[in-house]
Amino acid sequence: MSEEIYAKMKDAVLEGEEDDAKALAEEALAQGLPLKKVMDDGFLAGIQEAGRLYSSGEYFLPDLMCSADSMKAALAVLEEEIKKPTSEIKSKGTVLMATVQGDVHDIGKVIVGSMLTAAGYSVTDLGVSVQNAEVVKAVEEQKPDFLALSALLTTTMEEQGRVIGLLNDGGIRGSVKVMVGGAPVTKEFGDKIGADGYSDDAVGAVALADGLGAS
Ligand code: B12
Repeated sequence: MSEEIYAKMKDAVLEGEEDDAKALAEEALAQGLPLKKVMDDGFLAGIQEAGRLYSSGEYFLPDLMCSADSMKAALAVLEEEIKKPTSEIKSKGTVLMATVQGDVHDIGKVIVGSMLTAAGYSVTDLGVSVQNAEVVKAVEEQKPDFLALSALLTTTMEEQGRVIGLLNDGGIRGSVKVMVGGAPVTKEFGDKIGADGYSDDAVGAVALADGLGAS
């Protein structure tokens, strides 16, 4: 039975069945299933497969969005348990996320946030089109380990550099590792604006945070 439930979790995310994903997450808590297995063999396996199908052109954006929503529904149920200090999934650090000012794209950022949460980070998402000053204020107040900035437009990617500039001006740049991403962003661009790291996808974002956290 229990092996079967992990396959169901994977399928619920893959098929974008939000209600099923939520119900299965509730069942996992009720049965006291190991969280790591619930994530690795269940929901996370589903979103990873959805991302793979999207990359290979077998899934279209609406499919990916449904999978992301289902993953989020499951995570919303599991989040409190994941955050518990007794959880097998220890928090690896705090991440503040935002889509930069003037940009409303958030699908990729949500997937990155879900992956980071699933990998054991405590993620706070400030939302979309977040004013640069507001991002800096949140860094000052919340003192996160990581700041993850997303930008999908060539016209808004420069805001990532402006946020880093404001962090410098405020004397708090050294307190936070800044990760940047989004379709038009490249490693070269990240280096140019003084980011600590860049990744072109959500799995890479986790590896990036793990690497930066260890350094
Ligand atoms: C969906 C979409 C929209 C939706 C957004 C809905 C939402 N809630 O996000 C809507 C319809 C609102 C929209 C609006 C617009 N859009 Co639009 N949109 C797209 C579209 C089709 C898909 C983007 C997406 O979600 N991709 C899927 C996700 C999973 O990929 P991703 O975002 O790249 O994220 C991955 C990585 O980049 C990375 N990542 C992302 N963020 C981060 C952050 C960090 C820290 C890290 C490490 C990694 C990381 O990991 C993610 C997961 O793998 C793209 C075209 C495309 N194929 O990309 C156009 C696109 C981005 N849009 C575009 C444009 C022009 C617009 C509009 C200006 C259109 C208009 N004239 O109004 C408006 C902009 C509004 C605004 N002010 O922001 C252009 C941008 C062109 C450019 N180079 O600047 C694109 C490329 C379409 C095109 N070919 O012209 N859009």
